[in-house]
Amino acid sequence: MKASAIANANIALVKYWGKRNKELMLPQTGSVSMTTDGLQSHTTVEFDLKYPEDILVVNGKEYNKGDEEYDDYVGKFLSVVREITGNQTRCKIVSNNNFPTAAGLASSAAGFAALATAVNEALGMGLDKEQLSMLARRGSGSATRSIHSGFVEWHKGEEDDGSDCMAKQLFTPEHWPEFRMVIAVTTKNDKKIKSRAGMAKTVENCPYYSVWRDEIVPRDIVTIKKAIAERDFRTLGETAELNCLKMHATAMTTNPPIIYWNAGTIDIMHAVMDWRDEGMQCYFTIDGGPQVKILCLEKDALEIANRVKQFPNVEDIIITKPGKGAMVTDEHIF
Ligand code: 2P0
Repeated sequence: MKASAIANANIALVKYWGKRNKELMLPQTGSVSMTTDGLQSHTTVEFDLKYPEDILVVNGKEYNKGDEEYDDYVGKFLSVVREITGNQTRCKIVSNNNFPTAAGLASSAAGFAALATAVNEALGMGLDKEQLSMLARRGSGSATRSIHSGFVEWHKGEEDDGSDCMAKQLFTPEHWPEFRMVIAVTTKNDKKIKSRAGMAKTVENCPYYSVWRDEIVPRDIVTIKKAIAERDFRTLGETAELNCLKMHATAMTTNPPIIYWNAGTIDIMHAVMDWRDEGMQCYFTIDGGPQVKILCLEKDALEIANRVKQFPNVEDIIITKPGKGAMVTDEHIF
């Protein structure tokens, strides 16, 4: 009852920001993302009677019952698995990320997509990709999308029990191999407000939330799916950048306000707009943290990375492209 899996983080082009059911992790809206290449979570899980309690080790740090990271995330997820399978055996989970955890680089997406894939294998649950995306969802909403490769849509679903709330692949990575994201890491520190808490507060009291939910996101999903289908970079970039700003506008106008940006974030946003005015094809998107993801094409990626390198408040730069979905691997961490 031991298995390992690898999953990549995904970056949303139309954002998920708010749940309609916290326990079942059902979103208020659909969303569209790109699964990255090389922003990886590698996870090994072993269910065995030798473990009296679950043990979780993430990037070398151990978490147990009573720790927020265990109780609110992996502990809840394992309760769901135990409810589905009836198997109460405790387990050890070891997970390593090769990118900054909890700083707006979707570490929970890669982590839970890998964990769900490993658990499915270890316990012989026999779930297909779409069922697996629903299981990953119970760990973290954005993990729903990291199960699939390339460009992905998470359907919000209509059912109260979440049975139609899953991610489906829109296009494989080969559909648009020239697509790139240049990620400017402006801090490797943990963010103060986790996305989960930030989005809950936003749904609770942002005065503009219903416009985001009922008008902006449904319209942007239609536009961006067409833009990806036609490889229309300009429409994709314009839609993704504005969608990101509208998401952050809802967070910023929540009480108390939620501002994920730092000075470096804003410097790079201005630079991307300036470079665009000069004719460079580039747009930005930002998640629940201060990192800026610059959308571009292969021909401009290195030049953009070199320009971003000049900023004193950029700590790291990662270039990524459409990548693979979650998969089982023979390589066990322990
Ligand atoms: C997204 N984010 O679509 C959006 C954009 C952050 C900003 O999904 O509570 O860690 O585990 O479902 O998935 C981050 O939220 O939150 C996220 P939970 P999650 O990528």
